[in-house]
Formats: sequence, C-alpha cells, structure tokens
Amino acid sequence: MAFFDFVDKVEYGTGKDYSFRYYDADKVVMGKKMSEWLPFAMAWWHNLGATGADMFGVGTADKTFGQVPGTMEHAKAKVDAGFEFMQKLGIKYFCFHDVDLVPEADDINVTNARLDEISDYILEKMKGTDIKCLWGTANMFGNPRFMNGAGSTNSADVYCFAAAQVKKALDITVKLGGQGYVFWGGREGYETLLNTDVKFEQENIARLMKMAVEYGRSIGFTGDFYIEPKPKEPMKHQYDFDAATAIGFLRQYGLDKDFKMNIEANHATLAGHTFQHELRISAINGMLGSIDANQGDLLLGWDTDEFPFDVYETTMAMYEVIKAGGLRNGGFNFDAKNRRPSYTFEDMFRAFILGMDSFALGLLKAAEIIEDGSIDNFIKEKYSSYNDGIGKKIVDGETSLEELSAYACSLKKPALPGSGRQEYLQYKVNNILFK
Ligand code: XUL
Ligand code: CO
Repeated sequence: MAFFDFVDKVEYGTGKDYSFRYYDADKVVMGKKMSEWLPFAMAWWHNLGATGADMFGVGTADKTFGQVPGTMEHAKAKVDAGFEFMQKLGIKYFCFHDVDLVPEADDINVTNARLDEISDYILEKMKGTDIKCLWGTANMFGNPRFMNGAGSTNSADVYCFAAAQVKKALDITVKLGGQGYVFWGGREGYETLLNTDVKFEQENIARLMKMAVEYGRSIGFTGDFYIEPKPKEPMKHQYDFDAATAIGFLRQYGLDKDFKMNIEANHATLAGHTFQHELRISAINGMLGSIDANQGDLLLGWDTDEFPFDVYETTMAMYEVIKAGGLRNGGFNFDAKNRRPSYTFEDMFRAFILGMDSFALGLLKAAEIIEDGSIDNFIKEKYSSYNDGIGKKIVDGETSLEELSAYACSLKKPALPGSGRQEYLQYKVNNILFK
C-alpha cells in the first residue's frame, strides 16, 4: 500500500513540481559524487512520529498511517511509509531511537521483544533496496525514570535500565548494519548545583560509554560512537555543552579513539556558536563524525529543528566538510520537523526537498569558494610570518622565552599585524553566492 500517491520519484532537473533544483546525486563535485558528499538520512522520530504537538496544543499532523498508534501494526506501517518516503526521495539512510521504532511497554522485556520483531521487519524491507542505517540510539530522556538523567542518574537501578537500553539499541543497530551509535545526553546535566555531584555524574556517564564501547566492539560494531553536543534543553545545563567540551570529556576518560562528534546545527546556535564553528572544532581535532542537518532561529532560544534553508549557513558548513575530506561513517541526518501548520504529507516532501537542495547548493557554492582560493590564499598569507626566521623557530619549538624576549627588545616596537580584510572576504563570498 502506498501512502504518498501524489508524488513519484523526486529527481533532479525534471522541472516537475516535486523535483530537485540542485541535488543531482551523480554529479561530481571536487572529485566525489554529490551523493557521496551528502549521505542524507531520515530521522525516524520527526518524519514518521512527530505530529506537531507542543506545550500549548495537540498535534496537527496525522501520522497514524492507517493504524492505531501504540500497536505493532502502527510500528510496521511506519516502516512501510518510511521506506516509500526514502525511496521516492533517493534517501539512502535512516536514524532511529529505540522507542521511535516500537511503542515502549511497561516491562522492558516486552519492549525488547518488540524491537526484535520490528528489526526483523525492517531488515526484510531493506532487502532489494540500497537503504541503510546511519545510526541508532536509545531514548534515555523521555521516560520519567530518566528525570535525573541516564548515565548521570542518582539511581543505580535506573542506570541499569539505561545500560539495558543502550545494549539493546546497539544490538539493533548492528543487526541493521548501522554505521554509528549516538549518545545525546538529553538529561545528562543539572538544574541546580545545590543537589548535584557533577564529578560523580560525569564519571558515571563515562563508565556507561566505556561499557557501550566494550559491548559494541564485542558484537562486531565497527562504526563510530558519537556524542551529540547540546548546551541546554531540556536541562538548564547539559554536560555535553559544545564540541570543545565534549572532546575534552572524551579525552579525559580515554574514549576519544572510539567516539566522534555528531554536530547538530541548532545545538550550535543554542551554545552561542555558529554551525561552522562546531564543525571546525570537531574537524581540527579529528572528531568530525556526523551531522544533524537542521537549522535554528536566532530570535528564539530553543531547539526549533527547522529544515535548513539558509544557504549561507549550508555553504559554510559544506566548506568545512569538504576541507575535512567528507564524513567517513557519518551522514546528514535531517533532525528536523515541519512547522506545526505544515501538517500534510505533501509538506513532508517539500521539507526534505528544501533541505536536500539547500545542502546541495551549499556544496556547489563551497566548492566554488575553495576553487576561487581567496580565503585559502588570504589565510596562508596571514600567518606567513611563521614561515621563516623567528616565526619558524617558534613553530619548530626551537626557541625560548629568553630568545623571544631578546628579539622583541631588539625590534623595540613591532609593526601592526596585517589587515584582517574581513569585509573583502565577505564581499568575495557574497559574489560567489549571488553571482
Ligand atoms: C535533541 C536531538 C536528538 C538527538 C538524538 O535535541 O537532537 O533528537 O539527535 O537523540
Ligand atoms: Co539531533
């Protein structure tokens, strides 16, 4: 049974109502196909689950897919709808939380049996398609037991439930051939330090991650583990504040060989950073893993999870991705949802076409910026005083504070560093974006 009869396969350049203007999967850009630079993924939770319900009102979108929510028939109908959706858009990956796939039961044994059943169903569905699992994760923030966190909880029993969910979500991820496993620390943080032992909580989170790595590797998981940083929401303060904080945490606890970052655009905004900043910090530390491709709103202080449309932002993001040589096991997961008044199935397709085209255009523009060379040349020149003389000695570690001090004193007063030429570079970028 088809759910989306109003649309055929969405393709590049057909001029049809539902078509891509920029995303041309086989087009080669800087040595790789667009589809290789941009392994797009569908987020099970938003696309197949979210109805637009918010704190002030019930959902507007009907995601029942002809079945009764809370049943396995509904869970299977979501699989059917999801595969039709991905195939029509040419999306090759999906991402899931355990409880996106099946309704959670009161008894974890029942939930686990449901997960076995649905993963068999998905596996069957995957056969004969080129659709794969990008990453899996466990939802350790929705159930009331996680009110004080999962790895960071004060309750050892609840900690065991977190461990059990991670174990099962890893089992399912491996069963579906998933390339990644995500930890988003939704409730790993605090509301007040008056009742929180931060050190103990962080150590316990690290212990959970360490056990996850040990278990994952023991069952043949060769992909990457990811931390998805987010500074706040739902907690007032979350431990994985931003990429720099999360990378420091991973190094402190010896997890940096197995983990990378899953960078979400809107989380960067909440941390007071740009998306590009978070990608750069991850990349220079060898930690750029995967991307949750969405967009926030600078006027709002929460996670709006919009489909990306800001081409300036997607361009600068793709500039970082190209410079990093692409994502290895990662992809571009649309952790994004339609606005509440865009409640139709048509809107779901429109949203993905917008997001995919925004990143495709960003890729094309980023490649042009790199080929133009103005930025690279400027940056090379900017630091050229380190290419020889005293500068080279500094970089080679062949000098001392005494020598540098003597050098400074001999100069009496340095010339000002060269101009930053920001406006010139912004002009260059605009000329490429809007030519
Ligand atoms: C929440 C968020 C999550 C993670 C997976 O802000 O981004 O959906 O991506 O748990
Ligand atoms: Co996310």
